[in-house]
Amino acid sequence: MLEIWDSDIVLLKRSWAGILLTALVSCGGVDDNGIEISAVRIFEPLPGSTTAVAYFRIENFGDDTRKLLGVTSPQFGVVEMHETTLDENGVARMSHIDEMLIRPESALVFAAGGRHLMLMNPIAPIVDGTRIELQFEIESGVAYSIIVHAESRHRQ
Ligand SMILES: [Cu+2]
Repeated sequence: MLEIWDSDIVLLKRSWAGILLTALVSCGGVDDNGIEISAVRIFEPLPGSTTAVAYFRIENFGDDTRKLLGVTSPQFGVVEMHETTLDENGVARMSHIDEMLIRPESALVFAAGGRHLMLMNPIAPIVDGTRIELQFEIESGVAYSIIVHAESRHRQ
């Protein structure tokens, strides 16, 4: 376990090229569990790739710590939570995030250059406008389903 920012994350060794993107849009609202998911954006795969990338913000307005177990999508065979960090040589590396705690009155931000979702093995090609459902799984059996449309990389 490493203590990073406001959350505990489990890092499993994994390397990948880093991807830098920007994103911020609002949607959603606070539910009975005090969870709000917002700023969800998905970007289409780069040329020659089938892997899309997504960003979001999840905030806990409640009094209890919540745990984000992961994200799934019916449009993808595999969805992983990753974090991009720079190694000692300044090279971007991606690490797999197993799960994350969301403390009361705090937020986890998945955004350009840091945490992100990797959406892999799509069941059909992902292009600008493709409708995608993301299911955020919170411990205690709560799941949040959010529909977004893939965006062109040109709008990053
Ligand atoms: Cu990644």
